[in-house]
Amino acid sequence: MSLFNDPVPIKPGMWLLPGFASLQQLKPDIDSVIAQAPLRHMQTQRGFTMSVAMTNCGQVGWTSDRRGYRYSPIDPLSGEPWPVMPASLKKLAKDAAETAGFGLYEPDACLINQYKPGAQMGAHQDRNERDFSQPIVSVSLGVTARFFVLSEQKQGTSKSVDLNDGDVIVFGGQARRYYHGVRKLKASSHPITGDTRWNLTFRVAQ
Ligand code: MD3
Ligand code: FE
Repeated sequence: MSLFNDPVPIKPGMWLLPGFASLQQLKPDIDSVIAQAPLRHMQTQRGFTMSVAMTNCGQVGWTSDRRGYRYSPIDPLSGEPWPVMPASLKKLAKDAAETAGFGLYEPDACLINQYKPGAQMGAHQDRNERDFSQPIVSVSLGVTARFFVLSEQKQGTSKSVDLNDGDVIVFGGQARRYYHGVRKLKASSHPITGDTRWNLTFRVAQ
C-alpha cells in the first residue's frame, strides 16, 4: 500500500495531493488544446496585460478584456467554441476531487495558465462561477512556483506552498472563497517544460 498520494491538509477545505498528476500523460492533450485555442495574454478591465498566458477547454472558458471578466462558450480570438475538454484531463480532475473527499465532480471549464520567468498572479478571489459549493482543482506542471493563500479577506497573514511538478490542490468548502495568488516565477529549468510552469484549474462554472 502506498501513502504517496494521501491528501495533505493545508487549510480548512484545502488539500494538497503531492505528485498526483503526470506531465508526460497530460502534455499531448494540453498541446492539442493550445493548437486549437492558442495561448494569449488577456487584458484586464483596467487595461493591464496579464503576465500569465492563458487559454481554455470545456463548455465555457474564462476570459478577460476591457469589458471585464466572464465565462464564455466562445473563444473571442477565433469566434469558435473552446476545444472540448480532453477525457484524460477531466478524469484527472474527477479523481483528484474524489481523493480529496469531495465526491462526484463534473467540471465544465478548464483554464490553462502558462507562466514564463517573471510571470505572476496577484491576490484575487475566483468568483465568476455560479456554484461555490463545487470545488476547484488546480494542477501544477513543470517549474516550481510559490503559491500563497490568505483567507476570505484580502489582508492578513498568508500561507505559502511551493507547487512542484505533478502537485494537485483541491479547494472546496470555505477555501473556495480564499484570496490567493502566485509569486513571480523564478528562472529555472525543468527537463520537459524548460523554463515554463503550467497550471490547469478545473471549475464548475455554469
Ligand atoms: C483557491 N491560478 O487561475 S491555482 C487561477 O497557479 C489561479 O495559476 C493559480 O489562481 C495558478 O485563478 C493558482 C490554485 C487556485 C485556483 C483557484 C482557486 C486556488 C484557488 C479558487 C479558489 C480558492
Ligand atoms: Fe484563482
